[in-house]
Formats: sequence, structure tokens, C-alpha cells
Amino acid sequence: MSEKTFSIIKPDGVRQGDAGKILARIEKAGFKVLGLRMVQMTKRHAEGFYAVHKQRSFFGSLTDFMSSGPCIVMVLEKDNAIEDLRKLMGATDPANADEGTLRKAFASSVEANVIHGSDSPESASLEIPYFFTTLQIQG
Ligand code: FUP
Repeated sequence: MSEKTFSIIKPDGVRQGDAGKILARIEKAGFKVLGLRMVQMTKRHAEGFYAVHKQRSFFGSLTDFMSSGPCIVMVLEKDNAIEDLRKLMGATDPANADEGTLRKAFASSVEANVIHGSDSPESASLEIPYFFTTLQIQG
């Protein structure tokens, strides 16, 4: 069944000049882009986005990193989009990511791991409206 997910090409991906390559891989994997824009999050915006990790030791560093430069935020659609994007991304730590995944190809550390993808329908339904209004999503 067709499903929507939310994704971010993180500041490292944009800084490295890999955003186009990452997007090409996403499109080649069959995802339809329903919404896309570049945004630089404030520290507070990043803290809101990662609020579930507020108690974790890496929260301060992660939110500094996520607000350190522009990101590309996207709404993507395909059958089984949430699980399929997570597979394409690979493990959170690129050292553990399988060959053929985006994190294996482009990420440099567990923090600078180039891409975010919603981990459940509940997360997608919170994350999409955090960045996109209904009018900014095609279809
Ligand atoms: P993922 O869903 O794969 O993005 O991973 P998590 O939701 O577990 O973690 C969210 C983000 O926190 C990761 F993308 C990177 C960051 N993180 C760290 O910086 N250090 C850690 O030890 C774990 C996660």
C-alpha cells in the first residue's frame, strides 16, 4: 500500500555536495518526491524535532550538528515507504551499515550519518507536518 515518509538529507550530506547523488539514489529506488525544500534549522527547531532523544547524552551535540548548516527536507511516497527508506539508509552507525546503503556510501560517523528517515507511521505523521503544510505536499 502506498505510504508517505519523511526524510532529511542532513547538513553533512549537503556540505559534502552529495545531496544530488543521495536524491538520485532515492528516486532510483522508486520513491516519488511529494515535497522538498532546503531549510537551516535553528537549535530550538532541531531540539523539537529530536525531542524523543532529550535525555540522551548525545542530544546537545546532535542538535548542534543538525542546526549547523542547511538540510534538505522531503516528503517521499511509495509502497512500504517507511521500511524501504530505512533499508536504503542502512544502520544508524555507518560502521555497521551494509554495502549498498546510503550511510555506507556517504556517512562519516554515527552523528554525521547523512540521512534521516521516519522510523514508524506515528513518527512520519508527526515529522511531515513539522516541516510541511498540506499545500506544500503534492498529490
Ligand atoms: P536513526 O533512526 O537511524 O536515525 O537513529 P536514532 O533514532 O537511534 O538516532 C537519531 C540520531 O541520533 C541519529 F541519526 C544520529 C544520532 N545519534 C548520535 O549522535 N549518537 C548515538 O549514539 C546515536 C544516535
